[in-house]
Amino acid sequence: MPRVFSGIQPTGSLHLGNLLGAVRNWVHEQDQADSFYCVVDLHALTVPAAPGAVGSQTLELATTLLACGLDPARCTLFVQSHVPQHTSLGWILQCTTGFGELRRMTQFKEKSLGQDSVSAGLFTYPALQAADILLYDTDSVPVGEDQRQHIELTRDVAERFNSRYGETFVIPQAAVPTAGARVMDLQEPDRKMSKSSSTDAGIVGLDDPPESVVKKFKRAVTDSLGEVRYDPDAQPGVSNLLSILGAATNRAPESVAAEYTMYGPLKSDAGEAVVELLRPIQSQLAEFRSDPAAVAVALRTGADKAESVAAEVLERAERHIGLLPRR
Ligand code: AQP
Repeated sequence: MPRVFSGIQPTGSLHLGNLLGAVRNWVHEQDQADSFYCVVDLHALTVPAAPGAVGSQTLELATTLLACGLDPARCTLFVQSHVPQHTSLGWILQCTTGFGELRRMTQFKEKSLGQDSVSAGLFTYPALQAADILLYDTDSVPVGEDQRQHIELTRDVAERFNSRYGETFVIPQAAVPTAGARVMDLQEPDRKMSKSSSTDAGIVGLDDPPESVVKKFKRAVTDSLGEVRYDPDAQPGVSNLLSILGAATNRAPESVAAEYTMYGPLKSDAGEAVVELLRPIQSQLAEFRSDPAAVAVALRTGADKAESVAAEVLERAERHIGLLPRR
């Protein structure tokens, strides 16, 4: 069976972009691959947060992932900081990653723009992300389009390490979905929908009530061209609605476009389709939230299983570098 790994940061509530770009594929992959999914809480420390927030957000994110359909009996779901091998390999890979490589990362440029103070961790986190992936001998990494550059970096770092120290890491591939790979903000359709967006109106949260989802789609920013075409450059707002409706109903955005001439019906149908997509998730969410102890047990079991794989790969990397063994 191929090995799959992917991660998600507990930096806020999950949104439609996370679901369509990543989590929906994770659920699908559980039955196709030996799948490892990680709540990457250490990555969340790269940006400022209130003391204590990360723990509760980690539990809430894991609860939401279970509600989306991740099943601990069919995949390994765990928390990054519960498996100490991530930081050990992360340091080793920081030492095999170039400063110039990290400086080229678009996400660092976007997240550091206009900030008074930027942590060193925000700069180096793609090396920790490479460790997350490489620790599991991963073949495939299901991610949204925005993560493609980081997966390319992971591949480069792994190839460099292998050629310097001998065959150590499996070289992973990014698996980016054909539909929903880049869901844009409903109010600012030239920016991706993001947990840390400044306004709530452009983000569809997975636990938004149906009336709020419908309202957000009705108010979605479009344009004044008055035609429905799938052309993300010329019509980013309309194209985003077509992509979302297409991804929610398993159709190509171009063929969805052929069914509409006016923006109003497109907005209502996109809103309704998303309400239907979220309905089963929201009912599961209520159940999982009522039993946090069961979520904690699932995470503990996941961490034990993840650590047994990660320990072997870290030991292989340390041996190939030539670090002195403890015993
Ligand atoms: N708008 C999006 N469209 C499609 N996929 C997306 N992903 C994120 N936003 C979109 C995918 O979701 C997975 C988890 O992402 P993450 O939370 O670890 O980090 P991120 O990409 O930085 O997501 P956010 O929402 O923008 O979070 P913040 O605001 O904290 O940075 C990834 O596979 C990502 O591709």
